[in-house]
Amino acid sequence: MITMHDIIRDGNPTLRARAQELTFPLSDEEKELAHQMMEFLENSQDPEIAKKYRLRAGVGLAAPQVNVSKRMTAVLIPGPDDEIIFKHVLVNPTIISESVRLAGLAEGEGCLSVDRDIPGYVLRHQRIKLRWFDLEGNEHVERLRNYPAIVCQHEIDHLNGILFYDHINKKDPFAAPDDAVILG
Ligand code: NB4
Ligand code: NI
Repeated sequence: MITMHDIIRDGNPTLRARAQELTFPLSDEEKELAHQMMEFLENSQDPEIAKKYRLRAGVGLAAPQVNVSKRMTAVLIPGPDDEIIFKHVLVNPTIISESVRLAGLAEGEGCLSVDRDIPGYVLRHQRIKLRWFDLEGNEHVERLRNYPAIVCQHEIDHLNGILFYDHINKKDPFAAPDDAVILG
């Protein structure tokens, strides 16, 4: 199973590289990695398992974070009472179109690969149209807004060597346009 020991930290050059596209059919090893990444997210969101293995909670995990420079990321967004809002492994994800309006989390962002707290808004597109492939090579297209859109943009950034704090305004970390949506 993947634990925090497998997750590389800021300073490791893999986190700053552009990850490679995957080709289909995926290898058994690539499929296994996908399952392991999703299992990490499930474990990290289970209070008992997370405590036992000292896992930080996560709603996303990108392959470069486990030192695999391939364009694959797992996303697991739970909703209220056992509902699941978004649960997919995204292979070769791309943002087809995006809103001009920006959105950010009121609390800012954290990253499993960044051990310090870095305050400030990470302003991202409030709406995106996302295209990706599943493990079997089937194409998916979905429109996402707010929280799921933010999570997927954080993950796609990892595939492009970008970390959340790159987006924080150095002079005024909590500056935002008047029409930006700040999500409590
Ligand atoms: C990715 C997120 C950082 C901001 C927003 C949030 C958490 C991460 C990083 C956008 C994407 C991981 C991957 C959380 C969390 C809310 C939902 C459900 C029950 C606990 C969980 C806690 F853990 N970020 N951590 N950071 N990353 N919300 N929640 N809750 O997920 O580095 O690249 O379980
Ligand atoms: Ni991250």
